[in-house]
Amino acid sequence: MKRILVTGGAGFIGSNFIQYMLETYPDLQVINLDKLTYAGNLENLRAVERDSRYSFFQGDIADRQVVMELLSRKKVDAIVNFAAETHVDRSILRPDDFLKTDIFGVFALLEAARHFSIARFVQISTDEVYGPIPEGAASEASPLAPSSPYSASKGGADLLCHAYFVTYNVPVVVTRAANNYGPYQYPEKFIPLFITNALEDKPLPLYGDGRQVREWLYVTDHCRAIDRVLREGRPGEIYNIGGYSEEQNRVIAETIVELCKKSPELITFVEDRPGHDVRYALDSSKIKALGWEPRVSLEEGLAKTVAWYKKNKDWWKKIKEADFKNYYTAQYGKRLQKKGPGNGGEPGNTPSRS
Ligand code: NAD
Ligand code: TDX
Repeated sequence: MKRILVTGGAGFIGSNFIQYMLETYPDLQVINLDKLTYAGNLENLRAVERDSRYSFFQGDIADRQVVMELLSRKKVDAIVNFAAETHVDRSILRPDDFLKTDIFGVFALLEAARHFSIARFVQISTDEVYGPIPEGAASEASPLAPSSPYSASKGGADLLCHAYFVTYNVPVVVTRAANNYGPYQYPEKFIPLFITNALEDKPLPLYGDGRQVREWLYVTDHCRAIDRVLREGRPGEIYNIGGYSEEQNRVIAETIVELCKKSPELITFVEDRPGHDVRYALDSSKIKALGWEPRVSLEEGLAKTVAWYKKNKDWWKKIKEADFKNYYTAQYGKRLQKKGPGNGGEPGNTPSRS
């Protein structure tokens, strides 16, 4: 593989993936196509921006002309699509862009892959497409039951990928990963929001009773898994990528305040997310059979992540002081005034591990 197109490479996972690939493969060329939405940030790519093997194009994956023109100028061996609207809470406030980018954008990329007979298309999907998994773990054959406009859009794209493989023989591989965390994650997501709020002595808004469970995957482990699937995954197949580290949100919140050396009283129960999925869990034996497994434990990963956000305050303060403020008020303003059902108005009601 000589040249790959990475879409959405200025976001959290995409930028980690580009850095990982350029470090790992000295002869690889990477083209990054990104619209630079609120979540896209070229500062994430400072380490590679002067690398002659890397080039950046600003553009929308849902603009078919942009995609076709880029690929007619640049021959690539593979497309890895990270580009998406990704935040569940924003999809609840305003679903429009989720359908446009996460479904129509994938359609535009698949059409281009078909037209130019691209040898490999990796669609980065999510464990959320399975919906809540109260017990056991979802395998790649489990039914899709997405709960939010975000996960429904991602599930729609997965089905479109399947159809393009079956009907047009486009060599698509879909990955469904667990919740990622690590450096460069936009501070709207749970872990970076809680770390940065704790560092600023602001309340940590925990939804509902905080007993929801997520499976956590350190971002570099995810990058290694995508690389494996890009090279060895079978066209038409789906690969779950789990972190083998399930935890309740309240325990993650407590660990974060401990690591930040702050008071657990910052943890504030607020009104729950509508349609909040109670638990995600993946059976990742299929990708393990390709020889991949996660290397970073949740304990180590959280410590590394807190250390990164402590060291890179300029990166996240710039974000939090800009447009993010409007989103924060819309999402949390009333919630933090009211306090949630878990708090019951009782002062000092902080969560415990029981
Ligand atoms: P992110 O929100 O940090 O970044 C998304 C990137 O896509 C941004 O750079 C943004 O500018 C770009 N983008 C958005 N719309 C675009 C468009 N129309 N055209 C071109 N670029 C566009 O997201 P992330 O957390 O890095 O997630 C990357 C991918 O991984 C997404 O597809 C997401 O669904 C998937 N995923 C994320 C997680 C997670 O925990 N973060 C877990 C599983 C799967
Ligand atoms: O303020 C918060 N309070 C809170 O209790 C936020 C932002 C989240 N939460 C809870 C909701 C979830 O149970 O934390 C958990 C994680 O929330 P998010 O970071 O919003 O992630 P999630 O909804 O699980 O989705 C993530 O994982 C799958 C990513 O955002 C998706 O892009 C990915 O596909």
